[in-house]
Amino acid sequence: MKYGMNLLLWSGELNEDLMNVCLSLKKMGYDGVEIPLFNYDLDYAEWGKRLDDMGLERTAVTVRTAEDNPISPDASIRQAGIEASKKAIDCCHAMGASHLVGPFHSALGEFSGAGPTEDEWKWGVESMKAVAEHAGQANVMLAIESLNRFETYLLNTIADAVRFARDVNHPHCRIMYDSFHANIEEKDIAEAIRTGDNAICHVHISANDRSTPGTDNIDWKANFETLGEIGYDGWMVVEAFGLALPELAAATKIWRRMYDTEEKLAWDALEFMKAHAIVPA
Ligand code: LER
Ligand code: MN
Repeated sequence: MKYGMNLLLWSGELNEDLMNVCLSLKKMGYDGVEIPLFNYDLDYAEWGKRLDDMGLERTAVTVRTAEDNPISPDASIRQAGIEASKKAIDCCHAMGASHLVGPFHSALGEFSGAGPTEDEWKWGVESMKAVAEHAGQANVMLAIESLNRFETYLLNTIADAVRFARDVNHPHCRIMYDSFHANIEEKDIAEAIRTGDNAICHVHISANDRSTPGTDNIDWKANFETLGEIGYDGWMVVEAFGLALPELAAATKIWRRMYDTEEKLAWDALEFMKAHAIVPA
């Protein structure tokens, strides 16, 4: 198992201050960090070197918006979505990130008022095929994330994500599991993880209130036991959100303080994961 911490708890963009955070995460025992990938114009090769020097591996998370929505009825907007995700892959390649994860299948927080149409599904799959082709060339693994109904309507469950990845049908397009979204959408956590099975190539360990995993009401026993049962042995990345940045707090709907400090959350979360994750023999 590899343990990671998502830097979104501190910032939406890599910067010098985050390097001190990374150093302290390395000292705690984290194997890597998840890089927020919203600005594609940074010198990611340079940031990758800085993380190499610290001995931290990395994955990256990105999203799509209304301007580059891969399921838009407007072909030029769909094309912008493909180009943007390809750029994100190039950033991953430059910084040596093994996985690009997140809900980049469709625009985050955009709704039509109904479930996905056949056309939207087809556009999503077609767009992702082009993105996966690029990911294959860059040797970056895509981990498609299903989100709860308040954030997206294309993929809400692990079964949705599995069907989507199957339709994309590319070895570099797999899915990820997030305990927070599953807790809202899945009828049965164990069954959801079994449905994902070996399509799951990434995991977000996230509390039901997005604070410290293990201090919350997620059914962690079912989560860790079933991930163990399917033989999951990839990244477990803590995804938590706080009040550190006003824009991020607004985007993630965090209105109250739910932990002492970001560092303590990271420390407690790592201890919790290491105590409960079942590492395959
Ligand atoms: C969003 O709710 C989420 O879970 C992240 O992994 C991607 O923004
Ligand atoms: Mn997530």
